[in-house]
Amino acid sequence: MGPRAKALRTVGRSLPPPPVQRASSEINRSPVGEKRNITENPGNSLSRTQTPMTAQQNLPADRLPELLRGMPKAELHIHIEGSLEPELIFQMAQRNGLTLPYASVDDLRRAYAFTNLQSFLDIYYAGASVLQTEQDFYDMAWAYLERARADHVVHAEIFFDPQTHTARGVSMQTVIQGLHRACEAARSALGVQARLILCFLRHLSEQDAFETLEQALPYRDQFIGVGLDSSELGHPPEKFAKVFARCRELGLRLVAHAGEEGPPAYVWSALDVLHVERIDHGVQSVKDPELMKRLARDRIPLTVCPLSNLKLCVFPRLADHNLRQLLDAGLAATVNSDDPAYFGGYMNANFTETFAATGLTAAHAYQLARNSFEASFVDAAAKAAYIERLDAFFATFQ
Ligand code: ES4
Ligand code: ZN
Repeated sequence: MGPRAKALRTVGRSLPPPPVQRASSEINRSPVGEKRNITENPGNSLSRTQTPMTAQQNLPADRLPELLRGMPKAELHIHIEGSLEPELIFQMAQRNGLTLPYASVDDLRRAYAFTNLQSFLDIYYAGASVLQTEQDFYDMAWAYLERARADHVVHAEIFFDPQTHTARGVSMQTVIQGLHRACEAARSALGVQARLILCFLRHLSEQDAFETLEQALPYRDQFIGVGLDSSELGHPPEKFAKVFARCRELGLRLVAHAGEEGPPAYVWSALDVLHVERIDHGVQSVKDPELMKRLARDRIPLTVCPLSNLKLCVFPRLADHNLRQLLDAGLAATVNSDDPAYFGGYMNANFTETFAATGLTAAHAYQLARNSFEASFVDAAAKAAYIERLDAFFATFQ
């Protein structure tokens, strides 16, 4: 048995974790995945007992990136328009006879220097304006899904912003059918399961959101839920109370961006007014200890996007990111890419760069991947199958 094989242990579902033996090259400061019994919120679909990750605890630090890259994972926070690479923006502009206010791909990429969320959104909406035909939407989604597969993303719940397109005269049918066709093709051709979540733009009115919902309802079976995105400050979740109530009646799954730049109060109202099942970002929650208790108690998933937070100056350095704090507080945090074409990386870059900067360990990797499946909107059987696949990966990694 080689030194690597010796470090392996079978993942035990009911055994307590073995004592952590720290290799000198490994930083392992905090336990994660300890047994945690959640006794409240019986409606919560997350498992009440978090089983411990018992394999790979002695993994040498230099092998961690490989573990992170290869582990099966779900992506739950990706704006498909934010996956549009500059090369594709230029290709689509050309085939659609549009002129961009940038001379070249490099010139456009140079404009990707953001100071806050709004400075990014201005460029993001401009980039999305090249999308005109169903094929454009298909090609954009397909390019993302290929990248997802390369990063061992086996399940993706993908946001799209229909108002960005319908406001320019592109029909809802063009948007949804192009994206949906790509999702369908990905299942057989790539082995990636993909679902769509329609996001309302919060800088627009609730009336506009209602009209968007109406236009999307003929395609109700092609998306699983709704979200809330765009400029957070000044547009609190409660602005959309009525339209979210309607979506809830329709049986749609509910999520909302909250606590990205906005205060903990926006996370509270996303939970208590909109009744969302997950919070997108939510990193500002650490400012409110009561909110942290609530998120931990109810195992409300946070879809955290570290490279996004870095590029939008939510944290000055990746080393300052609070992902470890969220996990240590018992929150069901996940790692996601948000707008990978703009923020410098897809899923695996988010994992490897964040782990390198913050000293997270193999145990955190397991917990984050497990959280991603538990927080996903798949049924219990599919969830169990994903987690089994994850356990098998950790048990055999060498
Ligand atoms: C977004 Cl990073 C972020 N925040 C809010 N809305 C968005 N839409 C696309 N990316
Ligand atoms: Zn986002």
